[in-house]
Formats: sequence, C-alpha cells, structure tokens
Amino acid sequence: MKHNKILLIYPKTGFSGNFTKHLPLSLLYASSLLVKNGFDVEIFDIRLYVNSWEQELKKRLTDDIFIVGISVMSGKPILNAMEIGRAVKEFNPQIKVVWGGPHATFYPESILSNDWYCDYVISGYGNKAFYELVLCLIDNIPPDKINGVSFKKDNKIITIPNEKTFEFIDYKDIPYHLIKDYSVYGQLEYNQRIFSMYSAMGCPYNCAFCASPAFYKDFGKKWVTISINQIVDHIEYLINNYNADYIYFIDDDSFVNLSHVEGIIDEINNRKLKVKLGFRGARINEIKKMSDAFINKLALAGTDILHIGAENGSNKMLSLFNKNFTVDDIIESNIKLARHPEIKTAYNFIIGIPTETLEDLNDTRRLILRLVKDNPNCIIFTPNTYRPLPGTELFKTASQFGYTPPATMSEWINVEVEGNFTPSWISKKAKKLSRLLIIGSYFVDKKVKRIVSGKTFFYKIIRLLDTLYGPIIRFRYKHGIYQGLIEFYFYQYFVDKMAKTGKINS
Ligand code: B12
Repeated sequence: MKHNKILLIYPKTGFSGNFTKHLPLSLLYASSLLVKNGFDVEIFDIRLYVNSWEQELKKRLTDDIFIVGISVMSGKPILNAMEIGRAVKEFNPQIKVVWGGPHATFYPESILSNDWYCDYVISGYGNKAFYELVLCLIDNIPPDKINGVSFKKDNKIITIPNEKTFEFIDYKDIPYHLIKDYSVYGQLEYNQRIFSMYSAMGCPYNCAFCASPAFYKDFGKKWVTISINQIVDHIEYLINNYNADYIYFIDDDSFVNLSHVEGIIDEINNRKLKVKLGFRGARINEIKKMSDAFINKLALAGTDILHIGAENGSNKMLSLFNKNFTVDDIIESNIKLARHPEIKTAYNFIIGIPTETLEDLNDTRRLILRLVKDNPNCIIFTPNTYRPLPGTELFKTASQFGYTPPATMSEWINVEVEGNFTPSWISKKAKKLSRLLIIGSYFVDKKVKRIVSGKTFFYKIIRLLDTLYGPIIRFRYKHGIYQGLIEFYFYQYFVDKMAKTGKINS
C-alpha cells in the first residue's frame, strides 16, 4: 500500500478548553499547501472524543499513514501529545511524528530533549515549513534547509531558525472542507457557529512578559493588516458556505490603527452581512483613543465582546511591563465602555510577577472591584499566573531570582493558569492572596448568572455554586480575606479531575 496519508491531530486541552472549543484552525493552516498539492490529509480532533480517543485513534491509524502531525499548546496538551506519539509509534515506529503549535514555537528543544515520541518540531508559521518537511521525508533528504524545523541528528538537536516574516494564507486556500461538522465547535453554551480568523498579524508593542516582541523582533514591520476586502470576502464566504454567524478575531491586536476595524465594520454593513463579532486583542491605550461614536459603531456591527489586557492594578507593575498606560487610564476606559453595555468588556490580568508585593496584589484586587462596580457588564477572566518566557525582557528578572524553565513532563503540563506554580519570588502570603484572586475571578463579576443559563448539567452545577458559594467568596474578595481558603484545594481537585477525565468536555 502507498504511504501517502497525513493524519493531523488536535489534542486534549486544559481546563479552559471546557469553556471554549474553537475549530482547530492551526491544523487547517498547517495543511493548506499540502492539500493544495494533492496530499491526502485527515483531521482528528481529540477534544470531540475525550473519553474514547484511544479507540478512535486506533481506527484512524491505517497502513497508508506516514506522518502524524500534532498541534500543541503548552500545559496539558503536552501530555496528550506524548500519549498520541507513543500510540502511533506502537502501531508503526516508521510513522514520523511532527509537533507544531505554540509550545513547539516557543520551546522546540524541550520537546526533542525529552523522550516525547516526537521526531520533528516546527516552530512558528507551519504551512510552508510543514509542506517542505513532508517533501524532504518523502525523498529521504535531511530537512536541514527548512526554516523553523528542529530535529535530532547524532543525538544533537539541530534547530533551523524561523523565517522572519509573517505567513499569510489566502482564505480560499484554507482547507475548511477537511472538517466535516462545524456544529460541534463553539463557546460556553451558546449555539453559535463561531469561526476564528485573523484581520491583522503581529503586534508593535513591547510588553515585557509577552513572547511576541521576541518573536517579531527581526520582522521588518511588526503589525500588518489583511485588506478589508479580503477579510470581508472571507466572512461572506464562511456565512455562505458554513453558516457562520459569529466571527472571532484572533489577532494579537486588532486596534493598533482604529481605521482598520472601522473599515471592516463599514464593509460588513455595506454588504448587510449578519454576523456577531468578537475581538481578543485590544489595549487600554487604544480604548482611550476610541470615541463613543466609534464604540457605538462596533456595537451596531454586532460586536459583543472585547478582550482587553488590563494586566495589573499596580502602576509599578504596569510600568515594569512597558504598558504605557496607568491604572487611572484603565478606570477611565472602563467607565467609557460601561456606556456601551451591548459589548461585554473582558479583562485579562497577570499576577505572580517578580518584584510584585502583597500591596501590588491588593491593588489588583481593588482595581478589579472598581471595574466591576463601574461596569457591571464587564467580565474578569481568571488572572494568568506569570510564567517567564525565554527571550522576553522579564525573563531576565526572573532568572535573577533563580528561575529555570520547566524541564520534566510534569513541570511542563503544569504550565496552566490553574497549575500550581510557586517560584521563589512569591511569598507565602502573596501565594494565598493570588489564590483568592483566582477563585474570586469566577464570582466577583457575577458572570455566571449573566452568561450561563444552565442548560447542561455542568453549567447547572456552576450556577448552583454561584448561588451558594458566590456570596461567601465575594465577601472574602471585597475584604481581601485570603486566610484559610481551603476551597482552593477543592477547586484544584475539580480542575484536575475534569481535565483528566474530560467529563465536562464531552
Ligand atoms: C483560540 C485560542 C485558545 C483556545 C483553544 C484553541 C482552540 N482551537 O479552541 C482556548 C481558549 C481553549 C485557549 C486556551 C489557552 N490558551 Co490560547 N489561544 C487561542 C488563540 C487566540 C487562537 C489559536 C488559533 O487558532 N490560532 C491560529 C492558528 C493558525 O495559529 P497557530 O495555532 O499558532 O498555528 C500555526 C503554527 O503554530 C503552526 N502549527 C500549529 N499547529 C501545528 C501542527 C503541526 C503538525 C504543524 C506542522 C504546524 C502547526 O502552523 C499554524 C499556521 O502557521 C491563540 C492566539 C493566536 N492568535 O494564535 C492563543 C494562544 C495559543 N493561547 C495561549 C495561551 C497562553 C492559552 C492559555 C494558557 C490561556 C489561559 N489563560 O488559560 C490556555 C491554555 C490552553 C491549554 N493548555 O490547553 C498562547 C500560547 C501559549 C503556549 N505556549 O502554548 C497563545 C499563542 C496566546 C498568546 N499570545 O499568549 N486558547
């Protein structure tokens, strides 16, 4: 039998994957050139079979497969990717296993220096690199001229640096047909056909905690937009062919130039397209520039959520991050956004930063309370626990505190918001207060009753929890009472159990 088939796999995600399950765009992008050139590609999304994935994988491991590609984010997906690799190698050790995705982009050596059943890693944009790697494997040529590829040779890890340019893919070349059923994707309990897409790539800012400045460092232009017509043609194509009714822009930042988004919504309106919009990349300095008329326009075009990096409630931390905005700016922007309740304002925060004191953490707690008070429609996401990323400015500070990156599998899979990470710079008290901020984030904004109706068992439980436990944790949060937070252990147990069994994923 001819060995010509490529199986691409999206592994299990961590806890956050229970709330959001978007289409595996990474795999569609990574296989665009392969499909265009006639390769037989199959996509297997393990998130849809969390309890039976091993049997389902066996069914898909046929004799004609010669490459298995996996898209891997840091954290829990690593464990599953390793299990997939092991199952593949047990079936046929000749099949080459290739990892791509954010973990592969940021930490290629971590994969190959551990025995994670992976032969090749592709860092950065995957379409051209993967296609070229497949051609090399077919012709039995070493892939040592392919930008972005890492592999082992004579027990040494060889890494060929990425190309320093963005990789754009025309929407007509995205092989959407590889996914047979889009109704299985979505977020929370909403019955929407969500399609994620880029409107712009890159980011011109220099946030000290973020991997992007390091990644885009040698790119000529650091933020590049896709043309308005391309974007809206893409949206129209998805509406006509896949009944899309929600477009989620996955840009690092969509609003660097406000006229870019304004152009998109004008064109959506021109064409009378009926879609809702969500944006995950907005900065406080950009919100400051938005007029009420602009925000109104966003809302009228169907925007229902804006993710904003508020990041921290301490000016000292904001300045360490190179944010170029202050806590007052956050408060002012929030008050402006409160005038537009059609748009949910969702805030990201980072805590657990080197040099952050208990008082800084309390500033973040107080800012969050203030944001909720001024804008009862806002959403507070679970604050991210800071993880030093190699190549970033803050990594150097963390290293001065003796930080070394994770090395073992269990350390890597713990790289999750809910993971237990206690670096040397976090005091015992700060750790306890952080736990209050993490658990409290689920309740402080009373989001449960606002965004979840309780149609499924899981969400019924969450609503019940909000009724019974919500008032207690909100009281604790308001007064900063972090002592004796034993419920945090229940929370961790629950998160861990759910991630392992995938019960609520199904
Ligand atoms: C949607 C999303 C999610 C979804 C999951 C994805 C989904 N399909 O549903 C949810 C909400 C669950 C999620 C969760 C998290 N996410 Co997220 N997420 C994203 C987001 C916004 C879009 C992902 C996407 O579709 N990208 C588009 C595709 C085309 O890009 P790509 O995945 O990078 O793929 C390219 C290459 O990586 C490569 N490639 C990818 N896969 C493969 C496979 C093979 C075989 C090959 C060869 C190549 C290849 O080729 C592709 C084309 O160039 C990105 C930001 C972004 N713009 O990418 C963050 C991002 C991936 N998330 C990130 C983070 C930090 C998280 C969380 C930790 C956040 C949190 N607070 O909990 C969790 C952890 C998840 C986990 N451990 O399970 C980081 C990645 C960190 C990391 N080292 O893994 C990102 C990059 C955001 C950021 N800049 O910080 N996320």
